[in-house]
Amino acid sequence: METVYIGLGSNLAAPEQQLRQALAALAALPDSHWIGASALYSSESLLPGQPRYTNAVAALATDLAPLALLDALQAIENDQGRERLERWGPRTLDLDILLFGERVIDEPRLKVPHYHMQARAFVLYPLAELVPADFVLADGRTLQGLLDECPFEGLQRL
Ligand code: PH2
Ligand code: MG
Ligand code: MG
Repeated sequence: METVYIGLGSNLAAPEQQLRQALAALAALPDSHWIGASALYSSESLLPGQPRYTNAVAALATDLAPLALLDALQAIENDQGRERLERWGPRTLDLDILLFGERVIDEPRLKVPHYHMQARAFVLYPLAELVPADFVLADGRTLQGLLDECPFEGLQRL
């Protein structure tokens, strides 16, 4: 089994409820075991003019292959009313594979570690709740190094 970290986000249709429902769906994924989840965090959207986001990170152990996991996550997004209208548009639920064991994946549908996660406080601080202080990403970067470059400012732990 490999340990995967999944970023959750929502800024439509009762975001906290969307995240709690999604965490339950993740815990029920086939061929996978629940490890844990961070607290929920609230922050402004990176894109101005959108509602605030609620975010969290979950950890699972899984025997699913990366693209099978991606399919399963997209099915959960669709179940929860995700509409894919515009890139970075507001959404009921976003589930992103942040890290997949020790793998570096560069495929058209899936890039891991997740692009831009290094600059996103709403990913890094919840992730830091789930991993040891000396955690190293598959590409060699340390989580502490990323946190040092990414201020907590603007994040509200719920
Ligand atoms: N996701 C986006 C755009 N902006 N802002 C926050 N705070 N959280 C998100 O998850 C987020 C965002 C589209 O990927
Ligand atoms: Mg996202
Ligand atoms: Mg996404």
